[in-house]
Amino acid sequence: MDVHAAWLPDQAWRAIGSRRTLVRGAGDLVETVVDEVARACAQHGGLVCHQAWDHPGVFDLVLTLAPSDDGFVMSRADGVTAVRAGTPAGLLYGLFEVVRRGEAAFGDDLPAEAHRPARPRRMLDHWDNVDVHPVMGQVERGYAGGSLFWRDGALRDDLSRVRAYGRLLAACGINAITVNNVNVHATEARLLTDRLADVAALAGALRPYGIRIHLAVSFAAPVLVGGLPTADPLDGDVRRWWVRAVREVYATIPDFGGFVVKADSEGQPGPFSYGRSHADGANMLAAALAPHGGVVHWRAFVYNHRQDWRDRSTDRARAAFDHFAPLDGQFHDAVILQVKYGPMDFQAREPVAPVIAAMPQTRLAVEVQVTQEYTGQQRHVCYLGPQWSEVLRFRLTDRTVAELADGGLVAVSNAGDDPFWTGHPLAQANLYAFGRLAWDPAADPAAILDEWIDLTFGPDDPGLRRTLHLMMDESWRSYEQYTAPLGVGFMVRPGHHYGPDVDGYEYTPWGTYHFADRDGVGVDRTRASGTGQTGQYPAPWSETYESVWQCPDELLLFFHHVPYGHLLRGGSTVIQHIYDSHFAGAAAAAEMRRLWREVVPGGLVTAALHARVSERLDEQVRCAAEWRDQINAYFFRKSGVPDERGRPVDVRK
Ligand code: GCW
Repeated sequence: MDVHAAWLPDQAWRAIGSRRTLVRGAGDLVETVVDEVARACAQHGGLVCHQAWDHPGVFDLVLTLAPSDDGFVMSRADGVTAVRAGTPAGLLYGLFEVVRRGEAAFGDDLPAEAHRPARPRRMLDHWDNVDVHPVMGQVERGYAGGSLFWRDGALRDDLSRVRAYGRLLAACGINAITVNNVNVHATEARLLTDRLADVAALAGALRPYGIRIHLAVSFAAPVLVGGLPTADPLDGDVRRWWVRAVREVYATIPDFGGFVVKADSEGQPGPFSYGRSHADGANMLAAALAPHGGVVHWRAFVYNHRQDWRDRSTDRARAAFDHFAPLDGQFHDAVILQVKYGPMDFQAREPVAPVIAAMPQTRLAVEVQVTQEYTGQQRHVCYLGPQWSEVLRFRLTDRTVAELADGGLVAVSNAGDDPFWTGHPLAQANLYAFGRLAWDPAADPAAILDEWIDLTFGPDDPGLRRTLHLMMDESWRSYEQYTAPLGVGFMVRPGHHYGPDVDGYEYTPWGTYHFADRDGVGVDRTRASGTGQTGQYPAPWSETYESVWQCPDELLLFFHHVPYGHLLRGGSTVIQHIYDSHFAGAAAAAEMRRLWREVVPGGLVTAALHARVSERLDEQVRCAAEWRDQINAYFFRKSGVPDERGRPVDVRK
């Protein structure tokens, strides 16, 4: 299969590959560095020496493994670019930094510049099933073909693509990966035991790029695969079973990273079945993993998915805080609590999850969704760098979310066996941006997009760069504009979650409601008259969100139920904003397509890539118009308020 090179086309290696490089140091990842440079030199005519200590003068690039700390230091003087790294992985990241800079790495002198990842673990979760699931398929919420790892119940025979994937991930700084779905079904539960060899094979394919394997495990594994009568975390046999299972894993995969667990969530087993707490559950696994250096990512996505829609006192947005905040201080050091960035579920717009501020004594990772379940399913252009950046920079307390997330950033991958990796070729930018933000949460998403454009399409086409920025910089906001308004969320088709269905979830047990009636819309989460979720935030946010006048417009309907005539801070009424934003969002999608039509295929914009993007844009334009018309018609019919600009907001008679 002809697989797209993504952000590592041969051309991106020209600056290095046409020069003379010296690599100093030893170790597996140093071999990878040497191999990478050799491969570039084979393409572009340069040369690479490994540990030629006595000829430093004749090199343009010197990559040195020297004792220091993590990360790397890059500098340029006397015509030589130097990268000094503390670890072999640091050397690899330094090499990729030189790739990113291209010719610029060999231009002016550069005073020593230190690069250090914000957090040691930068992790991707794959929701890949080994067996094809009857409802969710090979990859749950996957929009890029099949799994890179599994096919029809087995490990893929040829892992060369897994290796290529690892290379792409290393090039944007990712160093940990979970290879199976957090919803652990029967076959997948066995990856921990009799199918461990499959996991070891994947670890082998990814190891040369410094990526450690993690496994999603079933909390009920002692029962499901161990034959024990219980999975009670305080039961001695159960604890010993886990210790033994973990010992076996490390005997097979010495650099194994650890477990990811979705417990007591959407039907997955967990400690609640045994009357135990999530600290009991997580700590049992941590105790088994810690002696080997492993960790357990324990997900905080615990809520009642069988609630009665008539019950107004239950609020899904409260759940993570209510379950976990009281447990702060009780978790083992090897537990990382993995929290979705918002209190609901990866919507295009949510406030940040208040539990992130409520657990100062717990290591906490923030989870985002690169796979575009709720943001256009890789049929829509939706560059999410700006969303994640906004979340990471948000000052929830006197610290930002990135500072509070001392366990780092985790994302659900959007990659599959599609020739373009991500279905929509432009969705590659999301995967790349996730890695870069996990490395440096302060990075500017527009600058990350520039890096991605330079690498993927080459740095020499200012017209293309401009077009891609025009299409992508605001694409998340455009998506927000033509979908559910003002932070209320959902309004998607139940089940597959694509396209509009305003009342699709309104009378279901999932806890995702908008409460629109003839007078108004939104969820009252205030302390004064609603579910009190605003009270989970620290000051000043608890006050800001409580006040209908201070609440930011984009979150108004997340926190408040207001009349359609309510005046937004931006000056228009809620109903008029709904109309305006939906017309604007759908128009923005049409404008993206117009811009792309002006791009002439050629160079790295191959005809196949151009056609794929065009086809997806047709669908985006269609779908955005569908959203616009359903949302506008729905709220016109509820409210009876016409558009003040006289545009058609309901089907013409
Ligand atoms: O958003 C929901 C998805 C589920 C997913 C769940 C989770 C893996 O619809 O498909 O299950 O989140 O995060 O666990």
